[in-house]
Amino acid sequence: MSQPAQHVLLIAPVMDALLQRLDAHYTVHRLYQQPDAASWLVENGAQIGAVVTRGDVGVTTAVLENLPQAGVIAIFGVGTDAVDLDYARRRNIAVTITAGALTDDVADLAFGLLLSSARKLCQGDRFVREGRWLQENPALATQVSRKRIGIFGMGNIGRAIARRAAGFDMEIYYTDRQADAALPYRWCEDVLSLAKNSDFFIVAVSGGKESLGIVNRQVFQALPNHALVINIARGSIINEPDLIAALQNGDIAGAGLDVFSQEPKVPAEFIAMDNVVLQPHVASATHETRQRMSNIVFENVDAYFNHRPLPHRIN
Ligand code: 8YV
Repeated sequence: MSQPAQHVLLIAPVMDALLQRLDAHYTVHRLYQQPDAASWLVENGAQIGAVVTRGDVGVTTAVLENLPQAGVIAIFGVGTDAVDLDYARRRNIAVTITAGALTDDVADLAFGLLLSSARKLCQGDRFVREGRWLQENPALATQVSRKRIGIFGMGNIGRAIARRAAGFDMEIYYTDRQADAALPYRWCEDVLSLAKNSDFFIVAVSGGKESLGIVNRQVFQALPNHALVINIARGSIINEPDLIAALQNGDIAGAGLDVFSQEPKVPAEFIAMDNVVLQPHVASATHETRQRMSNIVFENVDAYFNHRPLPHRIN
């Protein structure tokens, strides 16, 4: 039998390669497969040493309260908004993320959404498939090059989006807690002034209490009517009813969304709109990046059980 501290609790499914690797080394308990998770935790929680979860799922404090020996939460992702970091700190539970592994992919998808919204790629695809090209001319789209891009959140992902925007000769504006004098972009002191300067408004800030619903009606009204809103961060950052109203009223021209407030549920209003491009939270979902993320999660769990410093610890 393995030692009590060699048990891993998996909160939600992760990719098979990681599951197999964890299974090969530890006793892995899949909480999401337990018919009565609460009773299972009461009976078995004491043996758990490591928690593995996804960025979008996190782990509740109620679950952690049943894991007296847990020493690490290894997140498959970079978002920590679904983990109470203060609670983890008080309990001396380390938190690790897959920082760096997914930056380029998320920035790529932000640009993919920007280009597909502006250049109407999904509409063009349908137009060809439905044979409409034989009868009519395709609609005109919106130019991307040399336009103004407003990036809300200048962390690693925001910076990677800005570098891509520079390749399109865009005027780059951003806001964050503070200006970074080293950045060759235009700083805006708040989200509203950023919105006023954005043809394309990109949400790249972290989720969590501080950013909850911050992109709201006021922001949509500050944006020009031709603006497109792209969100590759968290659904919680945008007030979704306000976004739906802004799209319906013509306050903005369209949106490209990879994330939603109640995933995997997507409001019917978005599904009915032709000027919204929808993705199922896949910004980091490439073979290469997901493999890197798996390796990082495994390295941290392995370091924890073998009493080595955790290589990707943030808390
Ligand atoms: C992942 C994410 O899609 O990094 C994050 O916080 O939300 C994404 O990279 C997710 O963690 C895996 O499902």
